[in-house]
Amino acid sequence: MSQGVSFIQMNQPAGPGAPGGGNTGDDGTDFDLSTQTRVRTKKPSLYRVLLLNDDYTPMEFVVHILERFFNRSREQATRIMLHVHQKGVGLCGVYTFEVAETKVAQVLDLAKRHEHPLQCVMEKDD
Ligand code: TYC
Repeated sequence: MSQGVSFIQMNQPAGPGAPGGGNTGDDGTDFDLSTQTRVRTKKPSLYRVLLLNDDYTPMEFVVHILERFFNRSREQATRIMLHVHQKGVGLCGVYTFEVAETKVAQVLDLAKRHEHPLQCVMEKDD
């Protein structure tokens, strides 16, 4: 899993003997003419976490999952659960890779422990 790496490029004063040449004052001291430090950041990719419908997982269990792992109110959770029930698939939330991965694992683990066939997947949010 390769996540974006942020670089901070410092404007280093080069020494008197340094290749490329620094700026050297009359008294031999180095000084730095730069006024800005360039900071380059990259926005992380985002991933959709989706719940899939099945015929056996109780509706109340799905609502509980959405409240517990996706910080949904009971009303939001019920709406999302009914959407999944009717359409076959529905969006729980959008997260960075490792957060999405963790939520999928938490859902699958709890479902398995309760012997429900509930499926949860993640996909890149382009
Ligand atoms: N279809 C299930 C039922 O009728 C309810 C359900 C909803 C199951 C959403 C999974 O992701 C799901 N009991």
